[in-house]
Amino acid sequence: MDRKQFLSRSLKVTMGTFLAGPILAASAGCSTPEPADSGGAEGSPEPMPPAAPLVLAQVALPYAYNALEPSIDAQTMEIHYTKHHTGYVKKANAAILEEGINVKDEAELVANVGKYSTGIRNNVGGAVNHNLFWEVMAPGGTGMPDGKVLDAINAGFGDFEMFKTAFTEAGMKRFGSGWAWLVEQDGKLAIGSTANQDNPLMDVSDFKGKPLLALDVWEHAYYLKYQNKRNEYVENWWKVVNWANVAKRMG
Ligand code: MN3
Repeated sequence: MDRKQFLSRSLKVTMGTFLAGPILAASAGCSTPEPADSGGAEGSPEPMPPAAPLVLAQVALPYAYNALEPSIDAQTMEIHYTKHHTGYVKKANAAILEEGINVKDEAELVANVGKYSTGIRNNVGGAVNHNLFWEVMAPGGTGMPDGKVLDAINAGFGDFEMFKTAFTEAGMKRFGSGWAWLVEQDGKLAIGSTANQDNPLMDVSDFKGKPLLALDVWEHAYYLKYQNKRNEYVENWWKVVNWANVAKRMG
């Protein structure tokens, strides 16, 4: 279980305990095995307690706000994490409650996001995309990919430079706000982009696959330092990619 899953489950357990508390307390007398004087409702099953609503968690930032400098400045990181990302997580959780969404986990929600409101699509996407984004970066980066990641990149795109060019292009050509992605599709790697906060695991996404690497190309990710120069942001972002994390995500 990775950190995100752990946090997510911990929160779910906490929330579940909180919500289920009064129900469990109220039915505690009936939960002992076969009480002799159980007067009422013989044979009728206990009502099922309502499932605890899913609570999405914001991963802890795995480094300090200034740790990715000079590629990404501390002020951008802090605003991005504490305002933008926190906002998506809060709004997603509020909308899950408001819309009475009953799913077993985050993966089920993401895979069926088209059944729900645009607010769910955008905020759940914002929550999960940034959780991934922070983890695929590391202070100073981890150098060149190697092992199975490099093998798959060479097989899919020719060599690392060709891969880098194609991924950079995906980020540069995304008009307006969105994300560039490296994904796994049927055991092969593919590069693409999505608009807004769509994620390749969403049913509504026009680019699909299991995300391995993501680049946020919303202006909020770079505008303070780079203004309109998205190309410079992307060029410097390569220096902080965490290839060890990408390798962990490969199946
Ligand atoms: Mn962002």
